[in-house]
Amino acid sequence: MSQALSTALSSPSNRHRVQFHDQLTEDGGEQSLLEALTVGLTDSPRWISPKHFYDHRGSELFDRICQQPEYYPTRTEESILEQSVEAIAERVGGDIDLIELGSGASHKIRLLLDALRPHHYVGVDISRDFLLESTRRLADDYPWLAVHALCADFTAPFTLPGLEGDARPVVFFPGSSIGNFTPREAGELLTRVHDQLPPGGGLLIGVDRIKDRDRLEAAYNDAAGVTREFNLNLIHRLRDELGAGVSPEDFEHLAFYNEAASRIEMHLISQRDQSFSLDDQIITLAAGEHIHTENSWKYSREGFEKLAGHAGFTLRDHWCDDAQLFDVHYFERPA
Ligand code: AVJ
Repeated sequence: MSQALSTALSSPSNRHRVQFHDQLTEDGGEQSLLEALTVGLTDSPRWISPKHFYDHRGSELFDRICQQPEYYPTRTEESILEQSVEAIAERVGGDIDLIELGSGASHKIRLLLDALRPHHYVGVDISRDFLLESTRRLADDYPWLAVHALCADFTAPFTLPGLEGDARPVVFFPGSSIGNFTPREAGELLTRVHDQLPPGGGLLIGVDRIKDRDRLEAAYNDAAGVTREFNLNLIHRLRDELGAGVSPEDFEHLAFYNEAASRIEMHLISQRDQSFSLDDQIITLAAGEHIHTENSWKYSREGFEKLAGHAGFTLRDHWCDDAQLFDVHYFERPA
């Protein structure tokens, strides 16, 4: 390779050219971690929202979950995107902006960028530093792409940033992250996305399917214990960020499929009688008491398409793997 060419290829021409929009702090109204955890831990039964898993360490642990052999959703969704990328590009069409909700490490989007060739990419995530790192890497690797990072909590109403030009926005919501919402909340989120899109705007969304209990439960109880560590990260945050007198050794990880509700549940179980103070309150946990930390809803193909239909979307296409473990749907807001 000539000197000039190798310089051109390695030149970081797009380096750090990420436009950053922070709706978490701009809003000001955001509930603090202390307030949020205090509300749930003084409730009965006790709970913590799964969005609090994702500090920097939690985002890294989630990334490692996705690499575990038992955790089929990531691998399966990636294989669907890889296999069907041409069909997806054809269906979605050209002249688009891509907005990724819960962009995390932004691996999956890489499978689509070369085929979809969007004008802008907007990564939306709650974990600010993680979002900045991953969008900067993306900007470095795709010099032709205008990269934006939007730090926002999409469990609350949020606004898509205005982008230059008149490309059609397409929202990419991978990983079955929609599963963390109750079906009613999921419907509300879909409605909000629908209402923010112009007619013809798209939604490409990955959803984990209802399947046999063994496969589902294995995915949330990996042998390497990464999901356990991810769940226990909430205790790390209580201790390290909020100064609560708790220790990860005093809690155990529980994950099981609640078939009647079509959802995986994760809990932390107190291993002994214990109490600690939080925001001037004393929290007392009995041995065996649960803190409910996550629900992950699973859908039939038809069930999810019905939910999106109620939000106003029209189904345009659908792709899945041969074993039908995972669905990727493409919807549009009708003109
Ligand atoms: C990011 C919500 C899709 O429910 O499978 C993975 C989170 N929790 N292992 C999921 C998760 C434990 C994940 N979602």
